[in-house]
Amino acid sequence: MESIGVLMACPMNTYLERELEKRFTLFKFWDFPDKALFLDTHRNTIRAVVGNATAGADGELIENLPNLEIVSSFSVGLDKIDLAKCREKGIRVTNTPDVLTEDVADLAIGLILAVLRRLCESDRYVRSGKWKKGDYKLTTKFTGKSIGIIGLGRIGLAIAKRAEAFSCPISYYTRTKKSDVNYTYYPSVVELASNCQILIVACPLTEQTRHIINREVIDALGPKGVLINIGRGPHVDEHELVPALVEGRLGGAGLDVYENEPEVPEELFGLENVVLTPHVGSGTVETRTAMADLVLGNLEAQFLSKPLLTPVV
Ligand code: 8YV
Repeated sequence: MESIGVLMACPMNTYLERELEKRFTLFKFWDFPDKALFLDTHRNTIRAVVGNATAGADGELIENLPNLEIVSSFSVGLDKIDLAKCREKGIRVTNTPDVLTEDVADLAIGLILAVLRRLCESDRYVRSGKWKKGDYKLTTKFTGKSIGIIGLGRIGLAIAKRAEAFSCPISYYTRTKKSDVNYTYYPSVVELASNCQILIVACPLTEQTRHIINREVIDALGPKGVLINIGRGPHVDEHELVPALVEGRLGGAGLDVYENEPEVPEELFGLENVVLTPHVGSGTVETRTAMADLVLGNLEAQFLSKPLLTPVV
């Protein structure tokens, strides 16, 4: 398999890079500033693209790789891949489901606790010596708060399971009502937001879910409501979110993802009711290694003509 060209779209994981280098001829796209020249030279060699949540395979790249057989994403999200084009051209697509579910759900709960109990602010309070001058202010209880989840797939369900352990009533929005869960269903995101205290975005990013958190939803969640986003940045209209938080029309937010990563609206930096993490939902050594192993397993399966481990297309 050493002669098979694999194109890595952007830096993502050193273990994966090393293992790809051992097995294939690896091209790191970021090493080639002149993309057109790179493609002119190597387009026929490349049979696989490895992408992630930052860069994948758009229509233009796919058109430029005539021998592309598979796009194997180091992510569960597929929004950086032109799936329609892959289907049309018979290019296989794989992702990394299941292995990251628990970590992302854990982070969602962590963000809720961090926002409600002001964990980051309290940490700064202790470190700056302020405790010596007086006790920290009171915060807000998590246990028992009503939770609304947008998207009840693997990650949404894992969040719901955790929130149940905190005695939280759970409701959700999905395009179609689920017959196999007992949580309360709302047929619109606005209704969900009107009926919960903590709203969590856990659905895939598609044209239909882009800006699913808009002004109307933010107003429905209101000054006591908290938004948690562990999905994708473009789920949230940041031009609406930022002023709502600054003006106190929304109670708080825990955000792991942003519209223009790694850019984060600076207006949020001074807000103590907001907790910001740098897209680290799946970011543990254990999970990223499992994700890398899935990418490698899918590529090997493809080139040994075996069934793919986690096929999407
Ligand atoms: C990663 C993700 O952050 O799985 C996803 O959809 O967003 C993440 O797990 C990313 O792909 C790691 O490079």
